[in-house]
Amino acid sequence: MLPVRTQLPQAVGIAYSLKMDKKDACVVTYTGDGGTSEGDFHAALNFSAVTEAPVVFICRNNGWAISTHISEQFRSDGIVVRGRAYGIRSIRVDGNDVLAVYSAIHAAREMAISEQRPVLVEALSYRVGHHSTSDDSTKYRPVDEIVYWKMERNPVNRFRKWVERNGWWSEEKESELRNSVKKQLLQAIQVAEQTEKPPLEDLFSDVYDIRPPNLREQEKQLRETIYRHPQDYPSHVPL
Ligand SMILES: Cc1ncc(C[n+]2csc(CCOP(=O)(O)OP(=O)(O)O)c2C)c(N)n1
Repeated sequence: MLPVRTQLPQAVGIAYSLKMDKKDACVVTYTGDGGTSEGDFHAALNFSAVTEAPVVFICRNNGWAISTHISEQFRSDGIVVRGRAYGIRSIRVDGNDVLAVYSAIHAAREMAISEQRPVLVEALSYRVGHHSTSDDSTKYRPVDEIVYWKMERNPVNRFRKWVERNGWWSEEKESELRNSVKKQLLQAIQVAEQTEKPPLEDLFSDVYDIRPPNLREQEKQLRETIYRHPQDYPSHVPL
């Protein structure tokens, strides 16, 4: 398992070292709303505030931490007030408005570097997809809600409308691009399918120099299973 948000205190440490080296730069680090419920988030914010580290915290508040809705995570007014509570300049922006996000991040970066201090940006959005391939988000939220955000509040459609209204894009250009990307994708899939697959052993050999007993046991079990059910194992993957 990858522990969420352990990178935040590390980002502050790196930002502090940039400051000590008088570099004309800042660190940008990201978290979801779920990550802000971790202790590391609070340690990082406080540490950055007192050291005046040039770091931009970008929090994508999309309403859900896997299946946990924000109302079950905190009772504060989102994330932006938490930054302010730690004495950090904090900006809330409509995360589904590309141009607004661009200008907020631009301003945050300028501020972090020129004023040598942390800035937090909370981008309000919604996660229309599942959290991961093992997640089925229709189990914990209404399908109507997902469809509403996907169709009515879609940031890509919104940006596209703006680009089209400026005469930089059109329906024809869109379908031309889609067709050409589709062709490229189909070609890439064909190439990938013809490429020799990595051997089974690679599943177990790419992390440890010396394989621990539990991995050796897993490999043994897998090989035995394949031996017993060869019809269920793809013939083009070397054993
Ligand atoms: C320290 C730790 N606790 C729990 C988990 C399990 N976990 C993985 S992702 C996640 C939620 C993350 O929420 P968010 O950052 O809002 O992501 P989103 O659901 O928007 O994709 C949790 C609890 C983890 N990876 N690490």
